[in-house]
Amino acid sequence: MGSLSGAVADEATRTLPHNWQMYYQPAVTEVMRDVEKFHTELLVIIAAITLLVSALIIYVAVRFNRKANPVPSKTTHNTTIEVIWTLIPVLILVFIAIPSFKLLYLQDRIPTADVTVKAIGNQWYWSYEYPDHEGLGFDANMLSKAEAMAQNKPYLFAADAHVVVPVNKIVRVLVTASDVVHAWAVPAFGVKIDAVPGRLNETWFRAEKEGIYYGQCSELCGNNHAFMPIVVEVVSEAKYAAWLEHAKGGVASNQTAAGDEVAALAVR
Ligand SMILES: [Cu+2]
Repeated sequence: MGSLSGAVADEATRTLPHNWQMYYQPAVTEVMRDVEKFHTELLVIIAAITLLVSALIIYVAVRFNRKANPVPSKTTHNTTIEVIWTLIPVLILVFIAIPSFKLLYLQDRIPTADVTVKAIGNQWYWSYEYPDHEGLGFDANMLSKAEAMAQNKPYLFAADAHVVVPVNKIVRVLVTASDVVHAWAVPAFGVKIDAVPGRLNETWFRAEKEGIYYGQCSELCGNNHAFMPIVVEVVSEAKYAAWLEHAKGGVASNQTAAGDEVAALAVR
C-alpha cells in the first residue's frame, strides 16, 4: 500500500486508508461525526473502568496478601458495597445506552431523500440504479492493477464507474444483493449496511464535502470478496445535473463528473 497514497492525485478530496493509520478516515457526514464521538466516549469509559479495576486488584494483592494480613476477616456480606457494585454498572450502561440509541435512530430514520440510489451486490461487482431516473443504471467493476496504474488510481479501491451524488443532499441508498450477502460500506459517511438477497435494506448519508470517497464490500461474500470496491463521487449540484444528462443519454463510454475517463459505464 506504500506506493498507493503517493500515486493518487488530489489526495485531499479522497479518502483512503494509509500506512500506520490509527484512527477513522475524516468524517464527511453528521452520522460519522457522531460515530467518532461515541467511539471516543466509550474509549474514555472503558479506560476508566480498566484503570479502576486494575487499581483495586493491585490494592487487594498488596494490602490483603497472607504476609500483610495474616488473620483474614470473616465478613461475607456488606450490603452497602453490594448495592454500589450493582447500581454503578447499571448507571454506566444507561449512560452508554442513551447516546447509543440516539445514534442508532439517526442512522436508521431516513430524512426525506433528495436522491435515491439503489446498490445491488453481485459476485463480484456492484450494480447501481437511480430509481428517480428511468433506465439509469450501470455496473461498477474493480479496475485491474494495470488499469489502475495506467489511470493513476488506487488499485483495489478504484472502480470503472462511480456512484455520483450531489453534495449536501440527502441520499437514500437502497441496498440488496442478487446472489449472496454482501455489504455496502463507505467509512467516511459512517454507512455500512448488509446487502441481502430478496430483501431491501436502506440507509442514507448527506456528504458535506465534494470529493471521491472509497468503500468496499464489508461482508465475507466469497473468494473475490476483496475485489468489490465502492466509489462514491460527491459533486456540486451543477456537476450532478450535467452527469445525469450525460448518463441518461446512454453513452457507453462515459466520463464521471470529475472528468475521469470511465470506459465501462454501460448504461442499461
Ligand atoms: Cu461482497
